[in-house]
Amino acid sequence: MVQYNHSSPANIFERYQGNPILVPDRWPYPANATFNPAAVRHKGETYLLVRVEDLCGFSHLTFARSRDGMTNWQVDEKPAIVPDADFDEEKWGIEDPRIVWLEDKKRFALTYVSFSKDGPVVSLALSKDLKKFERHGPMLPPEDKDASLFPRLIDGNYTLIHRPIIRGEAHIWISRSPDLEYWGHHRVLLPVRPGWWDSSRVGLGPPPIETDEGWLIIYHGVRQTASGSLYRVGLALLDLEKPWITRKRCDQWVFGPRESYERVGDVPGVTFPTGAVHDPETDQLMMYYGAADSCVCLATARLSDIVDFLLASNDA
Ligand code: BMA
Repeated sequence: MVQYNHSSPANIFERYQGNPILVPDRWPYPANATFNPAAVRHKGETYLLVRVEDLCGFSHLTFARSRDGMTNWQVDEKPAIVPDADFDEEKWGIEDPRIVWLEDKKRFALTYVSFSKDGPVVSLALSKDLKKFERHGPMLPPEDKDASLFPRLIDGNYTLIHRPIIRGEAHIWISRSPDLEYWGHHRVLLPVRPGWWDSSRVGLGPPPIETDEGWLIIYHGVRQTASGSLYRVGLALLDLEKPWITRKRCDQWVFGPRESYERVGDVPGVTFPTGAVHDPETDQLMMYYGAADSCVCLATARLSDIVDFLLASNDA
């Protein structure tokens, strides 16, 4: 049974007034949709690695950059990564990237969905400079999506959050690996909640964010309705040194489709966060999300407000 408490999630995230920040009509080359970007700070700029759907219906990834992460976006003339014919699993495109800086490897780790004929899989690529990417191929078998590595080793292992679909069930899982190659210790981390707003599917949003209180997880939850799927955003807090333990999980969603750019598009009713940048000086968290599978939008929050809200929530 839902336990109601007095803190309201409604105002934690504030939409950026200039939304949408990136749209296909202003792309340097023909594109149907520009959405679901990875986000990372690099060399004084926010880099968004944007999923671009071309006019054949296949996706590739292209960078857009901005100093303040809000305005004056410079979109590269050419994609950063396109599906590679030598990689069978990329036959039907590459989608929904997440990026973390892996301190121990001194590399950015890009996890993305590559669409093979056997279903979507999560693939890994590493990069020193966000210019050249070295592909490492699929991490786990299909069907799998919505994956990110944690930015640091935990207990000597790499840790991955991902969303396989098993027996038709779409829960968020966590797995560990000593070498980024062999994966084990697979566990369900955040299951769907039958009857709730996140009853039919859940999936990781941006990479886990380290805070003093634990790893912040921003995730999407899906409910099927008479007119299609509704993609909203929820929060959870994982134990810092044992992230397979969920300490807190909000009952309510904290963000969801409301504005016209979230309700009108190729897939109406979708808010799908995939990137986040935190400024430790101002405590501002910038959450980048795909809206209606059509454009890129931004919402901001104070990280400490999010953590306080979670701490006041029920235990998971
Ligand atoms: C998911 C992914 C996302 C997409 C979302 C809503 O399964 O494929 O890329 O944004 O559905 O259509």
